[in-house]
Amino acid sequence: MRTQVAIIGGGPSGLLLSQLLHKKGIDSVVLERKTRDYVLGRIRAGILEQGFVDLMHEAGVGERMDRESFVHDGTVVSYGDEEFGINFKDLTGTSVVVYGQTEVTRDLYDAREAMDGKIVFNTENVQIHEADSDAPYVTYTVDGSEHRIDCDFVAGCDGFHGVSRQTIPLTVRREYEKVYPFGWLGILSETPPVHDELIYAGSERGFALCSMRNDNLSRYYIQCSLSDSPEDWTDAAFWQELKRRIPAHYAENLVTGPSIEKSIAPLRSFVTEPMRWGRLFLCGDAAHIVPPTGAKGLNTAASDIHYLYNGLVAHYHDGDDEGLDRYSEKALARIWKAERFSWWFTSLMHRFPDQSDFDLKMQQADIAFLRDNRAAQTVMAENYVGLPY
Ligand code: RFL
Ligand code: PHB
Repeated sequence: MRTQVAIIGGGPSGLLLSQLLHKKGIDSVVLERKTRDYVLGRIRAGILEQGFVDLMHEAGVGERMDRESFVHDGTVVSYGDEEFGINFKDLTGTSVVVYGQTEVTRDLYDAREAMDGKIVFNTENVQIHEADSDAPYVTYTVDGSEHRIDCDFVAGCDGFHGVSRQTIPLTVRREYEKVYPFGWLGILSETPPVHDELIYAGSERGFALCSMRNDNLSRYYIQCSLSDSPEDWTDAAFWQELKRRIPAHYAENLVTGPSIEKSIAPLRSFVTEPMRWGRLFLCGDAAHIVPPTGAKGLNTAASDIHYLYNGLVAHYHDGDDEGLDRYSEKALARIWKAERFSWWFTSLMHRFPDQSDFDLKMQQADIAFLRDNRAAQTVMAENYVGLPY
């Protein structure tokens, strides 16, 4: 088989790239290790920046999102029983949108299928060959039979555990990592959200986040120990702990119910450089990870796709390679700022096991500064709604 762009990974990054390229007449094949249902079963991000929303429209898949998403003009930040609002709209003129990654991915799969897009599921042993030559190719097996795709470019959209990043030799690749000493225990429940905005809650007992998907679907998280497993936490224990970490008047109004999903995610900051090697381009979680506190994971994936897509269009339509040549530099410049914001917001809101009394006072002073200072709120809001592409 031959295609112009071989895309490894059928998560949001790979699907969005494939759909955008299709709209510009550029052919691609997506190779996905799992099934469509498996990918759609993963409950992940919930907040989209305006840049992501714009890309979905450009890809021609914004219709259901426009109908079913919720615009959020601000968020609540609390510490113990104290709380304040950050009004993104007032501070930056921009808002964010609540629309789950599951829905984004579903819309993209539906669009690719409606246009006969080539997605191969259940691929095993994907290998990228000769990425540093003019004739790269990808091999893989499905149901025991071997296949080969010759292509012009390879997009590595296969997440943190994929093969694409590992294809770049260690003599070229440099990785930066910070692992946090806690995780997030998340549940999804068919209950009305406790508030119409998200609540990022710091407390003596650790961090909690009240989020949502729609009027009757709530997503809540609590900071947990890395040694915990979801089975250690009954629903009742989760609700009780959540209530102890959010301001009392929210806790009193919290509607609880059975969880329909419960999982633990470890928190990590990670960046690999460069994001391009020859004709291989890394995008999204394949190249970088942020802790979820700033809601930047999916949104940084989208900015990578924006740069790569525009670079590929300029290459095929105008014979101009500047965008591709500068892909790594442009993507990384934005990524590092999102890494900084996610690290800062994570450090601000969580309890750390080795935190001294002084460290705690610094954290509380930082939160008080954010509460009282409009410039600090503007910095937070500009980062949260997303820095320009
Ligand atoms: P994905 O979504 O991981 O998709 C990669 C796809 O590649 C496939 N794959 C392979 N396919 C073929 N061959 C191989 N060798 C392959 N290896 C892997 C995988 O099956 C998968 O389908 O990466 P992508 O597309 O870059 O998208 C990035 C986002 O998924 C990610 O940034 C966010 O979901 C991060 N994230 C969150 N972000 C937020 O903004 N808010 C959140 O609440 C949030 N929660 C999360 C998260 C990430 C999590 N992970 C990675 C464990 C919760 C979790 C649990
Ligand atoms: C979510 O709704 O899953 C969510 C929202 C905001 C975050 C992280 C996760 O910062």
